[in-house]
Amino acid sequence: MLSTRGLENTLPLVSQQTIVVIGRESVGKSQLISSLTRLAAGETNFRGSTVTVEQYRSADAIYIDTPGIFRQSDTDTTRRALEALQLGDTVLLVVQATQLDEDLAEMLPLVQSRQGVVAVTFWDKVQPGEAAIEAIEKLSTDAGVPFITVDARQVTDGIRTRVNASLNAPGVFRKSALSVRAGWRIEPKAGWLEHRVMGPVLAIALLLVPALATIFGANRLADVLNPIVAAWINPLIASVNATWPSWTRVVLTAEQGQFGYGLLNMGPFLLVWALPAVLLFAVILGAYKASGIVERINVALHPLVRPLGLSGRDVVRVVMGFGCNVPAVISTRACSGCSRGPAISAIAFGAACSYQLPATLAVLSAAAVSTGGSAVLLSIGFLSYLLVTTLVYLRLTAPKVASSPLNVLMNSRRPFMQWPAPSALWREARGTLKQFFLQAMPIFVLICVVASVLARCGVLDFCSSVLGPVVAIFNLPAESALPVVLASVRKDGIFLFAAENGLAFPMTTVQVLTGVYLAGVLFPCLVTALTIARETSWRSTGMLLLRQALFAIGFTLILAWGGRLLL
Ligand SMILES: Nc1nc2c(ncn2[C@@H]2O[C@H](COP(=O)(O)OP(=O)(O)OP(=O)(O)O)[C@@H](O)[C@H]2O)c(=O)[nH]1
Ligand SMILES: [Mg+2]
Repeated sequence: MLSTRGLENTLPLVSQQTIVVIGRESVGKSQLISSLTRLAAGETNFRGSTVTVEQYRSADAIYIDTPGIFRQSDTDTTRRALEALQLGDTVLLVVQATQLDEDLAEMLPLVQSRQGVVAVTFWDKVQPGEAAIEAIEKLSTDAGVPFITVDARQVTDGIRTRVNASLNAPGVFRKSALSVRAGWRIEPKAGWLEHRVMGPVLAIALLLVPALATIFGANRLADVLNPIVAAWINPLIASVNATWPSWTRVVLTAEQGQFGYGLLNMGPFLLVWALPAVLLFAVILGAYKASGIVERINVALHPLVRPLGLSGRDVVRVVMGFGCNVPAVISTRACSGCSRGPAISAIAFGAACSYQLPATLAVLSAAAVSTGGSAVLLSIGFLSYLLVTTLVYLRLTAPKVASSPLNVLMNSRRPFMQWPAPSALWREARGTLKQFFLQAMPIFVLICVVASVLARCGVLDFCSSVLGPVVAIFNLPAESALPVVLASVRKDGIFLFAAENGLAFPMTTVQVLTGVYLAGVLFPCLVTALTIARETSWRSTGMLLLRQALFAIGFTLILAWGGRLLL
């Protein structure tokens, strides 16, 4: 994060000072820091997007970006922001021009008697004119600190100089409540999502788009990529088997019965299925977050998710879980205390991450090939069952206080819609690629190597024979024990249900659905479980895992035996 780029032409700060940037949610704190320092900061258009206190160093200042403060609620992020307030010499209070009086009334008591400056963002939404400028001057005089009006997305050198000059000579916030007011309030226009009946329907449809587009896109891409990757990898496998030392075969091309566990057998699955799906989902969700659609979806869905113990603003976090559960769980810091538990449960149980989903789809299309069914129908059947069981799970497990109709839980106001900047999409894609190659790939390689070595030593046969009777209660063949166990470490363990040209072992359609469902929901992956423990406590994580496993077993039994009767 260290950088000294870009500030040469502007008035520098006199000495390196620490500036703590605070304000309510989504007022443009991260965006402003990014524009002032010319460093990429994580700014997206949904409330509570910054969940950690982060430092940005420029040549002459350290900016401390804080999560948005939500004073009516007990969010963990608000606590972190209030603690960070003590860190800086100078406070840069960010308030949104469109709701100026409200922001000042809410924030001034927190900064009283500190030295600082006020940045009024979203100035582009205010009718320019002398009256507006005069109102700002009056507020500045009354508050005792400089006010600077900006469009935080377009900070010119002139504005940068003004901000630095003000930070060099800050005032002191002398009042906790001002005696003058700006007197205006500008609301974002209502759209289709705000329609009383159509709104929630559209919101649900929009929520399904990323998942469906990912399924469709990943299926199509896999059709194109599969032959290319196979043409490249099959001769390599043949050459390894024919000429390479035997120990390399254990790791690279090991086979168990019909099925290759080796790295070269399994690797293409990851590239053909997981990578495109992960990327596609990240870019779509990135566009949703940056445009503000996701926040409007949250507002529209608020009444519908209330009986599940969630507030509308938690929905985006569950949806983020379809990318990767880990950042989604961390982002629940911005949930209120009583809905955080249900939000984490929903992510751990129902948010099929971008590794689980493609792995599941790959297995379902392998099943479709083997049984002559339709991969799309199977995928829709799987997703529907996952959705329904997640809703039942939440409804039955949400604490009474969270789902009580008397507890309205906080919800946000609708944001201004914006065109997503290409840089925001690129940031999502880059972050996802980095995560894929640096975190997911090494663990996937490890899973393959461990599985190959275990297969070689006969441990897999042994496990299958021990766990075989256990999975038999779900009407599953003994071989399915391994993918289920490995999926509890990483969700792409589900890939082990599939082989190069179909299923790894014979299964009926219902058995395939049962297998991928059980492997998907029995436990969250290991990294998610550890993250939940770090964010909450070991004890409550233990309880959550146990509860999830029990519900998963119940739902799987219904699917296994009910499905057998129906299909
Ligand atoms: N039109 C306009 N949009 C802005 C302005 N400042 C920020 N935005 C947009 O508002 C959205 C929220 O900005 P962020 O910088 O993430 O806000 P934040 O205060 O850091 O939000 P949290 O971290 O969630 O509290 C982004 O989509 C920004 O591009 C502004 O001055 N004008
Ligand atoms: Mg932020």
